[in-house]
Amino acid sequence: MERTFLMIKPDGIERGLIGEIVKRFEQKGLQLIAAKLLQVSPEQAATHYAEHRGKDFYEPLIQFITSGPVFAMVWQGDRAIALSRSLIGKTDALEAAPGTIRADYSVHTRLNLIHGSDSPESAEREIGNFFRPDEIVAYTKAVQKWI
Ligand code: RTP
Ligand code: MG
Repeated sequence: MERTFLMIKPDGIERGLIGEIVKRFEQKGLQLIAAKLLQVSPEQAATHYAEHRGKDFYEPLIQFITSGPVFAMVWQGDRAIALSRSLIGKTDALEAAPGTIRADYSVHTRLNLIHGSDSPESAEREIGNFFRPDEIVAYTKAVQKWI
């Protein structure tokens, strides 16, 4: 069982796509174990995107991710990290496969609607940047044994 951090970015909130995006992960069979709407602080943004510091897109990225509320979530399931990234699609909307979130709803490389962790180490760090341990809900869904 693996955990991943997913975050609908400010463009997804502004465009009213929370429900549409969350639905895809629910229907896939992943399990939501934490969620909240929040405004990302400059400190949280810098921690979240530390690996990109110094790149040419870093400053616009920080501006973007702090420009409005985001919907932060923790999901779990077997291979949740890779499965989530396959539903999200490649960073650039032009390279994202049809049927993925970014291909279906985004035209931009930066304004690409949703973040997903890329490794177990990133997931743990990112979850800790946005959630306290007591905000993560442990529960078992009966349906999970069928998925
Ligand atoms: P994410 O971290 O948001 O899930 O996206 P990712 O793994 O697909 O992409 P990553 O390389 O980690 O980049 C993080 C975010 O930075 C913005 N970006 N802009 N060339 C550009 O203008 C550029 N490249 C990346 C995107 O918002 C990307 O999701
Ligand atoms: Mg990334």
